Amino acid sequence: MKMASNYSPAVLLTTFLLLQVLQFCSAETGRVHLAGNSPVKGVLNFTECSGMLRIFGTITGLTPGKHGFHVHEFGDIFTNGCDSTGKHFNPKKVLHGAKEDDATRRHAGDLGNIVADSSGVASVDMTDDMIALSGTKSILGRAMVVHANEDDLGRQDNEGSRTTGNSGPRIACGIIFVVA
Ligand SMILES: [Cu+2]
Ligand SMILES: [Zn+2]
Repeated sequence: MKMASNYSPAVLLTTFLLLQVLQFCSAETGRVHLAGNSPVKGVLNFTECSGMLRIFGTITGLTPGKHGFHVHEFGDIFTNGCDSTGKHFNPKKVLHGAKEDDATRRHAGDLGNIVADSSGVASVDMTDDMIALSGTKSILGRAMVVHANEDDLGRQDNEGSRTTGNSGPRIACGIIFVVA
């Protein structure tokens, strides 16, 4: 079978660069190192193309299953660990929800749950358009937080569900910083 070898490296490179431009990828990228009062550790990266923020990386040391995963409003992990990162990032002042909900029904920081396998490892790779690396949606300097429990996505009829998704203690967190 004939492979695509009749495309020269120069043509492939030009095509790649053209696609990057057409996607309007931001030159800025972000990162967060997660740690806390638990064995949970992780590094996540942030890139932004055409208004979509991609979050990708690996988190280890989790209990198997779902864990609430949010951007919290303050990048203060020093005053009182993950507990000083404030509430969920919520510039529109709305109720807690799921990542898939529209802007009037979720906090901008609501990224749902990450899922750890039987070894306690969660591979994260998601995109979202309610958070960004610049402007009013910017999450640079804010905190990423991983919780002990599953986020109920605001679907229960109680105050915890409407504010935090009942995701429980904050087991790891980090300040989202700019890389380039
Ligand atoms: Cu949270
Ligand atoms: Zn929330």
